[in-house]
Amino acid sequence: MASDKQYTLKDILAKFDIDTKIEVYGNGHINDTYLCETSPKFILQRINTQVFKNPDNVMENIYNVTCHVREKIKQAGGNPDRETLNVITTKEGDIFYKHEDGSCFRMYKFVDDSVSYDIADRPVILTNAGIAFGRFQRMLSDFPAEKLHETIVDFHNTPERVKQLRTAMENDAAGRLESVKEEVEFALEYSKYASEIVDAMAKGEVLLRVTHNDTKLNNVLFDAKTDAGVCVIDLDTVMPGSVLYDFGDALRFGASSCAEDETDMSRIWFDLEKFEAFAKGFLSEVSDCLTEKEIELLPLSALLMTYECGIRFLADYLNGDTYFKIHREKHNLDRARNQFALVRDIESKFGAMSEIVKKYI
Ligand code: ADP
Ligand code: GN1
Ligand code: MG
Repeated sequence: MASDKQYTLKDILAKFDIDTKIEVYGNGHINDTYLCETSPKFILQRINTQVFKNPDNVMENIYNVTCHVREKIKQAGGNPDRETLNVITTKEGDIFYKHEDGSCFRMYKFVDDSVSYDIADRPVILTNAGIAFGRFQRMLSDFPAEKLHETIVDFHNTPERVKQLRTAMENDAAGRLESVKEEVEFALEYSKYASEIVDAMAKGEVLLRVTHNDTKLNNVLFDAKTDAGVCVIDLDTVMPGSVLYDFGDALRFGASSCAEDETDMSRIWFDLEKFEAFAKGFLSEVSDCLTEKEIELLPLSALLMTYECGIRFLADYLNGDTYFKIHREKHNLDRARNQFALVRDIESKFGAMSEIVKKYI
């Protein structure tokens, strides 16, 4: 229970008319997630309001997006109680609860008989993740983008992320700059790629679409028996973006040979078999609506999203670990180094990746 706060989690549950045992759940880097051991079960989340400064906007997006997706699932004969997040309202009928100290909580139906993976142990997991994220994107293709709030401005604007890294270097708030010279040098050298997607978007060659923007493998729930991708979760960053963000970010995490914070450099590489498995699933859902430029940039998107995440980890390390949850000293630095090792390997595999993409277009 949250003893340093002006409330206990029991108080919060009461706002949703629930009285039960609760335990910390999941491996997300941003929100605090709890499992409510009721029957049926629920997920309680404290929204990270340091990251999401306007929780009302986040919840309005999530509510509207899940209602839209719900209709699509019904039309396709699916089960909307399982195949999309379902927001549970408070006793007062609100879509989340805001405590007087500013803490914000939301409740979802728990997706039963499902599992999430931090690393894919079989190619079918990646193919099914690709199908799930691709289908999610397709279900939102007719969602009115102007109805969505930008919950984090410039979230995948890589040149802006480079600027944020430069600011973190200038401020050197935690006094760590001196110790990360090599990493900073790498980050600045590879900023040569940073503008590729935003420039193509500005020219209209890459389209602005409604995208998920956080397509980590553990943001899909899989059916525990069949391995099918059941439900795309973590909808805080659903905003206008590029299909390349969703493709690239999924591969950053899913096609790595190892965990995102592995420190043994000899174990970190970009796995082309995993790349192919994901591309096969994702492209089976979206390939018919991609532009020529989007297709051309698919391999580069994996590099760019990995690079971008690496510089975000590095900037957070320099800022004194204020954004991502960390579980050990230098955790963000380990993550940044890991992502940079992956970037180098992805760069050496562009040719092979383009050949694989051609097979599924
Ligand atoms: P974060 O933004 O911190 O990543 P997520 O919304 O991704 O938070 O939730 C963290 C983890 O909790 C997920 O990776 C998943 O394992 C689990 N989870 C979240 N929502 C549900 C749900 N509705 N049903 C079952 N598990 C869930
Ligand atoms: C965060 O919330 P989670 O753990 O699914 C982050 C992503 C990063 C990822 C790196 C809102 O994702 O952008 O790619 O960590 N989410 C936010 O693991 O910043
Ligand atoms: Mg998550």
